[in-house]
Amino acid sequence: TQVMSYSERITHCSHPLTRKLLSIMDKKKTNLCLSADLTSSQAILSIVDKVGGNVCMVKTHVDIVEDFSQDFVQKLVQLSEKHDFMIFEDRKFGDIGHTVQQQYKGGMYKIADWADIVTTHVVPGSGVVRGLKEVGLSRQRGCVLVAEMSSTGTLAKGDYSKAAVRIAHENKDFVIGFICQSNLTKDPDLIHMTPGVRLDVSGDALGQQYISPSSAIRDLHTDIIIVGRGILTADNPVAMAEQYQESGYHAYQELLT
Ligand code: UP6
Repeated sequence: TQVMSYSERITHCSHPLTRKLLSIMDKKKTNLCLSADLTSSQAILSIVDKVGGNVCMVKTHVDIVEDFSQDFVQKLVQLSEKHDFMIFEDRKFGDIGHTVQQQYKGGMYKIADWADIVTTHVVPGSGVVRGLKEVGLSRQRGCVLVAEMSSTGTLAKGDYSKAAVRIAHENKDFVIGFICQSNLTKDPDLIHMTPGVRLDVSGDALGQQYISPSSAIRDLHTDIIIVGRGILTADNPVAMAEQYQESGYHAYQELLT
């Protein structure tokens, strides 16, 4: 299969968020998403300011932030403008459309106000996506479907993952891609994003399974590598972010030649 350069792929994409993401990846030479899984807003803002230049996206779990405030997300948005990355809240919605709408736009987080992209499970069926879409579409937001997971014994596989691909194709005005562990569709509009990426260890004590950045890009043909603890727990997180950026981008360049 022919792999396209990011700039070439943009010309095959219609979704504005996908085009924006690919143009960031092209300009900054990175397919790295930092998973900023820290519990203090200051710690998140500090690491994001340091490695913002190395990443195309910053992924958050706002519900683990102990001192969450709208001031925190405003500062995160400012950093996303300063360093040119997209904000990706890994909320993993998983309820009926009516409930997820309220979780997406309301509560104390007001995720739809600041997150370019959110994740959702598809276990409720396509209504979850339609519910999110009613909130996000007019704000130029997008969502990513959890089609496969990195964890041991995941139930998201086979027909379930195929159903996720179908739901994506039926909602391409709002769905921009997948969380996945394999290449699920050749549709250039749909971006593959893969967590469970790390260089130094192969897993954790709670079922996480890791592959290397180069293997994720080369063997799984994913578009974006998502790295959390591999960077966050390193002695030098900035140097480590550079290393992940380089291995991910180099593996991608090799696919082009
Ligand atoms: N994540 C996975 N696997 C999935 C989906 N999401 O690990 O299938 C998320 C986790 C975490 C990040 O919620 O935020 O990706 C991985 O972090 P790590 O690199 O520290 O393991």
